[in-house]
Amino acid sequence: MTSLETISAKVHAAQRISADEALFLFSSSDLLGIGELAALVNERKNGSRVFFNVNRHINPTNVCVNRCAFCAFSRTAGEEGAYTLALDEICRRAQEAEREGATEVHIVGGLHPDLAFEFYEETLRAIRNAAPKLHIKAFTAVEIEYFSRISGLTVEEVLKRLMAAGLGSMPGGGAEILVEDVRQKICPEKITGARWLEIIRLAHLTGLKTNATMLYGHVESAADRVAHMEMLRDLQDETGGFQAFIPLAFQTENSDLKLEVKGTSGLDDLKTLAIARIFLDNFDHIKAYWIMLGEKIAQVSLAFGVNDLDGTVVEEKIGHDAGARTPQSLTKDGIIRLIVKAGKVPVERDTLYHPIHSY
Ligand code: V47
Ligand code: SF4
Repeated sequence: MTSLETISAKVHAAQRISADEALFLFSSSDLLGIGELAALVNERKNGSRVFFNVNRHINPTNVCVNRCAFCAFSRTAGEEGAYTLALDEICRRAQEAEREGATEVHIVGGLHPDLAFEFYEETLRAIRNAAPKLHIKAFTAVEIEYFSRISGLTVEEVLKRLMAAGLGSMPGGGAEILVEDVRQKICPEKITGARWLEIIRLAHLTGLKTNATMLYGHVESAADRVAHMEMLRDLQDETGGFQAFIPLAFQTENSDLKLEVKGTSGLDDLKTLAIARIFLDNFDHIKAYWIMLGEKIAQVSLAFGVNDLDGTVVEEKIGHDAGARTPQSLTKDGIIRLIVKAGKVPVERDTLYHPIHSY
């Protein structure tokens, strides 16, 4: 039987902790002890710097053939509230973002039954022309797999064509919980966890950096969370292509899972972020996505191993359609204030974590 002391000794000696030890941490109620270890790991990697970026999210369509049980964002084609943005509107939003100082657009959407693969290539090209300074972070592994299916191209061909059209990196969505029996409950239509990992492996090998997310606070167990993180740690050992790990706190309103699950508590949020920081020793960055966590927990998490607060976002649909009560957007000054008040040094970064400006 392990103990916090044993784990602490390992962390102090910069040794990797095991899955069993991570599971033990989930069962411990010593939040401050865990937080202290996470803060130590983060301090070694990032000092007192906390990253953020100035970005804008664009979701071209909410029409999706998958209709995952947890997702309050998606609609079936023709259903009330279903939308698909015109290319002009996507470009207008990207141009506006660039004008207002953004360095990144983050583009993800539903799996549309009628749009051809060429539409997505055209979207990237159009954004690149309209807002050439923006880095385009777009499409989850789930979308990439879908593009391969609708186009008849291999995943590698899809990735190369998207890169040629302007794709700069990929976000970490669609991972949910990679353990198969959890996926069967919350997103049975979605690609398997093994396939998600395979697409991400191919993306890394093709030269794209990606993030990795974990949707938590629904039907999964602590052991599922640890198994999820272990799969990511193993892949990171192999490719080194992950930039940040982003736990996404489940928003319960308006989703088909609403009645079955309660969502997360502040304590669970902080513990999960801290354990991720300790366990994922080969990830440089742990991101607190303030949209799902709330600004206050995101701020407090900076003392629990987190070193990235994501970005300004501007318009957020996925969490807000599911009842998130956070604002749709934070100003750059607002993010800087959160970080300074936490006693850290705010560093604006680009998508690939090159520092742009320290405050
Ligand atoms: O994959 C869907 C999640 C993800 C809900 O890589 C929900 O920088 C909570 O991946 N409650 C998309 N989460 C968002 C995402 C993301 C966000 C910010 C930064 C990055 C990055 C990636 O949102 C989906 C799904 O896991 N999601 N519904 C919900 N009700
Ligand atoms: Fe579609 Fe993604 Fe929502 Fe699942 S989570 S229904 S794949 S938009």
